[in-house]
Amino acid sequence: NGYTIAVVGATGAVGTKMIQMLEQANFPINEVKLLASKRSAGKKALFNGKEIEIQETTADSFENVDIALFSAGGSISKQFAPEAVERGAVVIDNTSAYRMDAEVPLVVPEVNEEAIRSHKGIIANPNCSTIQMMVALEPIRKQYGLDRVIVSTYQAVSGAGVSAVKEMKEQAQHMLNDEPYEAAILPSGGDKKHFPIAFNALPQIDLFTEDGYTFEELKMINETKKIMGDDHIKVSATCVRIPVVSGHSESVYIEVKEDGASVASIQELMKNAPGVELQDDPDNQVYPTALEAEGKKETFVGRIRKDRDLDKGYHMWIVSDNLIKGAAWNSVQIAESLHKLKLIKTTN
Ligand code: A2P
Ligand code: 11C
Repeated sequence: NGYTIAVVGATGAVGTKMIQMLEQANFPINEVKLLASKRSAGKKALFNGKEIEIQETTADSFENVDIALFSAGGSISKQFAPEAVERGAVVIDNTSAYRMDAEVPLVVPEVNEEAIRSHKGIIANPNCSTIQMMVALEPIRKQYGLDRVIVSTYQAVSGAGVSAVKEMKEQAQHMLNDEPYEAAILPSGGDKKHFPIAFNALPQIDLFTEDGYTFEELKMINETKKIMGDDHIKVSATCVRIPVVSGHSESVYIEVKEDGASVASIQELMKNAPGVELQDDPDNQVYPTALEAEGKKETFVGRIRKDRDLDKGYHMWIVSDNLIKGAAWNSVQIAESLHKLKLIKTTN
């Protein structure tokens, strides 16, 4: 006896990782339903070595589902999450559709697990670049307070989905062969112009908003305040796409509020922080990299330095797999929290 779990977007970059992470979840699973678009209906995927047929997502797909993990884009969440909730499921939504809704908890279990108690059917999974920054900064905020955060990201292409990764690989191959190449997706599928990502760096993730920030940058700013429960933290972000398949890297500058912080004390906090692994030994060239973080659940922190001018300023380098902790694993952790706090009733 266990839960019936639906994965919406089961063929996507995040959905395929959700299936793998569910294999490692610490709650009992009775059945996994794999849902995607009509295009994928009839294809098969493996869960714990067993073939499961992928089905088209319809409202009725959610009958008898206890937990529905969504990662098929915001419009699919808007269309089907309420249908799933109406049928008794708890939705864990990995899109931006509901994140800033005051009724919807936005959760990183290492930071604000208790927030899930107030859910009304939907729990939002934050943006990948926000999650890893929260895991690393929350222990510092708790100890010393956080006055401001300035982050510049170096984000992987898988954040833009399976087709963007394919585009990057094809471009790279063509460029190496001195052949013509095209850009049709990045920097943002929804924008007018497209630029190559292979051998490049694009300072645009998602569309631009009115004041010159992109939506990705606003997500980092607004979600940080909501997750940490403090509107007064000053946050600014510059989000950049680089030609890495998986693993977002972030150069983060913080100013703490209280006296007493030091590089050593922040390193100590990182050593003891849940979900964090400290990799910080410049003498031996030890620091986090995207390639090494790929496939892992932890958030890796290194290059911790004191600002040379500001007493309360610190710099660090934060890396995590955007598809794992940034998406699939955080969603499955939220499901684990729901189970642990006895917040799901099974329909079986
Ligand atoms: P499909 O493969 O059938 O198109 P990614 O983030 O890697 O681009 O993946 C997007 C995911 O969202 C895929 O699993 C995709 O399924 C799914 N998806 C796209 N459109 C729909 C839809 N109309 N209904 C359900 N799932 C969809
Ligand atoms: C990226 N962070 O790397 C984005 C992907 O709001 O869930 C996730 C977008 C989101 O492109």
